[in-house]
Amino acid sequence: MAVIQMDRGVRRLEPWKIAVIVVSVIVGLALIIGLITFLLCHDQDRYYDASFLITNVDYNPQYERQTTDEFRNLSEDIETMISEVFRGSFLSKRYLRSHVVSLNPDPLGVLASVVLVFKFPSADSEAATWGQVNRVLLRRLKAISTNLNIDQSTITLTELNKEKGDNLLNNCCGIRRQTSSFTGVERITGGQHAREAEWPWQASIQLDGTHRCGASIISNTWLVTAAHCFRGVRDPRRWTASFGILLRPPKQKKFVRRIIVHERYGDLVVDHEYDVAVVELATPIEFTSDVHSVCLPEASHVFPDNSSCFVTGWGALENDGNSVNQLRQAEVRIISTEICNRRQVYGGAITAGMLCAGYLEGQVDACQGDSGGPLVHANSRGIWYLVGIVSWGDECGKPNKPGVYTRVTYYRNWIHSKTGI
Ligand code: 4AZ
Repeated sequence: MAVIQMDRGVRRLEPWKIAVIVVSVIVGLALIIGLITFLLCHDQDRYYDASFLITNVDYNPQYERQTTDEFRNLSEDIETMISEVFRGSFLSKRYLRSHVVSLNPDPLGVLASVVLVFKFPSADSEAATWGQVNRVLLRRLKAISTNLNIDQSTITLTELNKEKGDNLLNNCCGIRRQTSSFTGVERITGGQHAREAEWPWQASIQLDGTHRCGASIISNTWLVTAAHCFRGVRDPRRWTASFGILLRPPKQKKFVRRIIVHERYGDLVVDHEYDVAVVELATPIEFTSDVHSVCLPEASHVFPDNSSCFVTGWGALENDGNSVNQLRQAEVRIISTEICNRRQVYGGAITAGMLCAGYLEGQVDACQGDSGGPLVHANSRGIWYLVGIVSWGDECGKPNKPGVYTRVTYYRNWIHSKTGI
């Protein structure tokens, strides 16, 4: 009897069943451990709005616009001060960046509103991390030496949800999500693949659904591009604009309401003067981290010769080549008009409304299909400005024949007169 029972018992615990049980237990444990580690170690961006009164600065109406020198200078001082507050604290590894979003008038000075971005483990409670940030802000703003007088009693810190934080930042021009630098060596006319959100202001202007030119987003309804893109076809009903780094599929697509080409751009003249146009969209773009505007420089701003800039586009990889589906980027340097007008370069063809960028040795350049697209430069706050609009050149990447761009500062007032921006 006992022997028979034992036999039955052995049959119930066949080896494959034991194996299944053991494997299930191991997989279950691994999943639980993985989930716990993920929750404990996974970092999450957290956003705060810090506002405070600066009492030793008088309000200036120029603070209304983010692109004025006055706004830039005061914002830079504030952001440097905030960085010092957190970089010198136990939150230094958690602090990512700060960005002044508005400077408002107050009878006692200037009321600043700053978005702060931190990286905290998702397991940390929101109340606890808010407390840490608030304590460091209050304590260290008092302790550090800065040329700004902050009224301590006015400091308020509000946690923003991701959507609100992203929204505030995406509505500021020229900001892009932090990305580590690309180390690939793949070449266009000397450039590289762009990644999502790296050049969120880049648009593609399409004729009957086919990419024709690049453009830059300057507000949720206006793009700026080159006049020559519309040579022959100015009917807005045939044009659309797409956004996102891929032409197919795009992140967003919009119909065009109106195309305003510079009135002095002559369709029959091939001298490249006045190569600027603005495009009004039929419906506003929904701003996201991947799609939003670039800053326009003030008319008086001077970008020094040799400044490092980036040109981006879906244009050809070589002269007379085809457009590509994924956006590409290339680093180029501003070349002085004096050098660019030398006999062996463009021999005097570069006028005050143009600027050259690239390398006299060639290789790295914009090309056909990049026209209308942005040439941008990041200032010391890491904010991107539109320096030029891809306009013309003698083929692509040839020695002594750098890319020629429409000089945005020269047409800044014209852009304002047409768009109000
Ligand atoms: C074009 O034909 C074009 N190398 C654009 C840029 C350059 C040359 C040609 C600059 O659209």
